[in-house]
Amino acid sequence: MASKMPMVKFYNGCECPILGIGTWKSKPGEVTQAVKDAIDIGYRHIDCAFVYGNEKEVGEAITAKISDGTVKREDLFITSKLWNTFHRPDLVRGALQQTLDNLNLKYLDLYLIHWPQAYKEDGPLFPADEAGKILYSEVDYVDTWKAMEPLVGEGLVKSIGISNFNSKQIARLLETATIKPVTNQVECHPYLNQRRLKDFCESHGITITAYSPLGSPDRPWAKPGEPLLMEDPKIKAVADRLGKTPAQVLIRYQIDRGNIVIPKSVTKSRIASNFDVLDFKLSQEDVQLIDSFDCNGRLVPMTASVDHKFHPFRDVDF
Ligand code: NAP
Ligand code: SBI
Repeated sequence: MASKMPMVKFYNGCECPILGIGTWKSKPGEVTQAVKDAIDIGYRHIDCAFVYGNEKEVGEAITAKISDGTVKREDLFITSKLWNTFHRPDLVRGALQQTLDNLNLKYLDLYLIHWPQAYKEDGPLFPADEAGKILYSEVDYVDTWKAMEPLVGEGLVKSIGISNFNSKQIARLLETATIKPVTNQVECHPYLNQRRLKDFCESHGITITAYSPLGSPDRPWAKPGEPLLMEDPKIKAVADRLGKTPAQVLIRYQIDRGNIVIPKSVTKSRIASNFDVLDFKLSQEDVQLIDSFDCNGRLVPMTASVDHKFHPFRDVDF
């Protein structure tokens, strides 16, 4: 199927479909079908991570859709992420190899440092003391990045990037990087539109990938009664006026700002409607209107490691 999906071109020449499907919280028992459905619908970009615990099941879908001839490997853009317990430079290649084995792939299109903060190595993914406090590692993300760089030349990844890095951390990374990150994957939606971080990243040729673009209503720490972005009357008003769903407006908001966007769904009808966003565009006035809903409304604050020396959302404006 020929898709008119816009592509974002990275500074290194690689191209990424602007819309992909997220897989955090997609249960192993449902994600294989969801990713198969997504590929049948036309998605060519899948956002994965080792910590999601479902890479093997995502890989089964990818393998099935390549085997049945729906797509070729080179048609797909597959991202995964290095988890916090594997930041020590000597652990990086093995962590990537584990992800490649899980996904049954020879290479990734994009490998990200998932968070700037490192956790204690050689144990659980969320190492904690008896009181439940996360145990940290001293490893510096600058040294982790140095171990990411050779993966490109070795052909194991086409591009490398970062996730959840603030502007100061990016500036510090760039002081010693020989390969720049192609993207910074961060929470981004109307309540946290990341205007300043986006401007900063783009001034260095780094794209923004918007995660939780629909407001992550299934985030595990959501409390009953908390406002739901997709039910915001101001978003609904725009959607009603345009004859679209709130989710379509939220996805289009990112595309029209030039951000890569990765909404998650395991529901076939939603996977389809979230993809059906190429026949309309938000006016500049509507983008500006939605920009004005910004309220520092962070939904993924990673409070479990808030006192880590490299926690990204403390002590900095953006
Ligand atoms: P999200 O995409 O904002 O929201 C997902 C939720 O919205 C699910 O409950 C989904 O339900 C529901 N949904 C999807 N489409 C819908 C529609 N059209 N109408 C109504 N409900 C709809 O949240 P997210 O999963 O937090 O973020 C997206 C992806 O970004 C993640 O899956 C992950 O790949 C990535 N991410 C990365 C990081 C990071 O640290 N780098 C952090 C967070 C997220 P169903 O699935 O039940 O349909
Ligand atoms: C997990 F698998 C477990 C917890 C958790 O909390 C923060 C948000 C996050 C993450 O680090 N990346 C995600 O996509 N979700 C996550 C993932």
